[in-house]
Amino acid sequence: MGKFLVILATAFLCLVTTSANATSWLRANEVTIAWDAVSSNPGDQIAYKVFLKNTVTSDEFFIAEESSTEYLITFVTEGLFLAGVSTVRKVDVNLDGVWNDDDVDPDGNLVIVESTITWSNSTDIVEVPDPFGLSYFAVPTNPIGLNVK
Ligand SMILES: [Ca+2]
Repeated sequence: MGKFLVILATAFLCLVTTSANATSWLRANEVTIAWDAVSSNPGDQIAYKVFLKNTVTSDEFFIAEESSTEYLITFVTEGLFLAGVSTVRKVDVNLDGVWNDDDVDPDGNLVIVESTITWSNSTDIVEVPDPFGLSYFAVPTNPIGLNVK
């Protein structure tokens, strides 16, 4: 009976450990990430900023601003990364139904507001199957000079 409880407790600990480390890691030299469109007022223009965060150094890199809801990331730097996306709202200040150079505040500045970044390991807002990380490590070159000694 005691042995059974130990096995059961071990199984429970494994389940807890597994669910706590649910981030899936994908190794690739390029990967397309996608996200859900956000709703906005009709005249606003919505864009998204794509970021990478190196999980070892915590350095964040702005990659691109994108109007669609997907982006092809092509890695040029090696490492372990989280992908991140923020929403940029360009506000139709004069409510004429389009966003353009006339949509300025009283100081003459365009009104552009941005959300915080959703990172790919955010368990509450990342799409199924799992929160994810991305890694890129270049394949080494083939050996040359192969011979018989
Ligand atoms: Ca406008």
